[in-house]
Amino acid sequence: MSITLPSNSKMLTSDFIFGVATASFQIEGATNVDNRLPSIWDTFCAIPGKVKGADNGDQACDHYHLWKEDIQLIKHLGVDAYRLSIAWPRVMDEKGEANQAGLNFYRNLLTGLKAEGLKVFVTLYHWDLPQHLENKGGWLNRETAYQFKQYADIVTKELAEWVDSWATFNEPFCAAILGYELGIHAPGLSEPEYGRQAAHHILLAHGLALPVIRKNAPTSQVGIVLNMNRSYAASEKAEDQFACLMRETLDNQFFIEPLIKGQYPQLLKTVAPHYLPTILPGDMDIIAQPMDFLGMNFYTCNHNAYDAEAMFKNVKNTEQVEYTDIGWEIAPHAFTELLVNLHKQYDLPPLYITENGAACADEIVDGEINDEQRIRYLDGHLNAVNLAMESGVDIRGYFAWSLMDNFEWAEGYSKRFGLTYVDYQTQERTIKRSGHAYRALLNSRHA
Ligand code: IFM
Repeated sequence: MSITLPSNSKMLTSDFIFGVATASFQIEGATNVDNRLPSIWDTFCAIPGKVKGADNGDQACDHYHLWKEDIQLIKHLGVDAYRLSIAWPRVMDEKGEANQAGLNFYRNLLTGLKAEGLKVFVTLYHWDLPQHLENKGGWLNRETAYQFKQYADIVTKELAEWVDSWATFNEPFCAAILGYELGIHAPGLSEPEYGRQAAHHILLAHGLALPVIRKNAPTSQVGIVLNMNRSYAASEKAEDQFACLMRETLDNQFFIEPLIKGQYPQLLKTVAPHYLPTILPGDMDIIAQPMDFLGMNFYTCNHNAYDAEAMFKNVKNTEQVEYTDIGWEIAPHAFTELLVNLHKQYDLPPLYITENGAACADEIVDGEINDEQRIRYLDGHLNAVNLAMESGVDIRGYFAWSLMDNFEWAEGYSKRFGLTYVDYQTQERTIKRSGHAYRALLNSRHA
């Protein structure tokens, strides 16, 4: 079983970048070394019942110590680029000063990646907010956006020379809505108004940091990473169509529209004004500055029926479809549709697919992991990207999520997204069949 693209695909040309992605808290472990401060995820993991199996990030993949081996693993997969995130609590102390011990880890990692000829895509915020900032209100406190600007300044001043691409945030939807509105991610708050206000401060932080990053890293590209699912209505009924529109507006448009058009969706003003955050004069101009790229993370689609209280509720697809081990529908056609629709709706900067992948119930048998479903998933979604490009969407790269199995947030270590299997007892890494298939596709480019 292999991953194949049409031989004339633009994705097979040297301009298109293939990579693998990870995030700091999900892989690093070593939460208590080199003056790292506690993060909201350390706190959240310690609350009984919040994370499956009471798992936490203390060990994770021990990447903090195994980074040299992991660079070799990345190299072995034949990718052009590696996407990682920096842990804010490792590199900035409570007074807002640089923590050189934490920065040294990233300096070593980044120079190691560059020495292997890899392009480096860095995300500044992949959800590990320092706990001391959460104690002052976290993303509900406007001041956190200014703290982020300071953090971005420290990191980009110190590390710019090894970084090709900077993303301010990964998935503001998850950080704000899962964390402050639905309470299923750290810090675990759940008020409808909180989520949107947190989102506004995150977008503001993005806009405040952009000029700082540009100044410190003039030769790198700068952007942000959003996650989007394609929304469908459960039926043709007007009320289900409305439910779908609201889902799409609140999950997707709420995040992209301010970035590209400098406004929140106008529909909310009339239909759900309580979902509009408090905005100070000038905020929208700060948020809507031009970006060099937009990162897009895609995994699945959703189906929506009308709900009198919440406006929409999730329902299952009535057709026979396949799901991954995390219960997400496999829908590559939805990926193409989403990308083409965005291209029609917005004047987009170049896109990178910064995450895409599948959680599968992987098992090692005789030293091998035959993750056939993941291979089919990757094949379908890479071809979906190719179709979007054929329809005129400007996509410059694709990153598989993830380099290796890791801490899957509220699911703990129970869900495996890696191209590489991690034995959490021994920290042994074994490339899965999907990793070999990905590598074969990438190597076919040079054959
Ligand atoms: O593991 C996460 C990642 O941190 C952010 N995007 C989605 C992935 C799978 O849930």
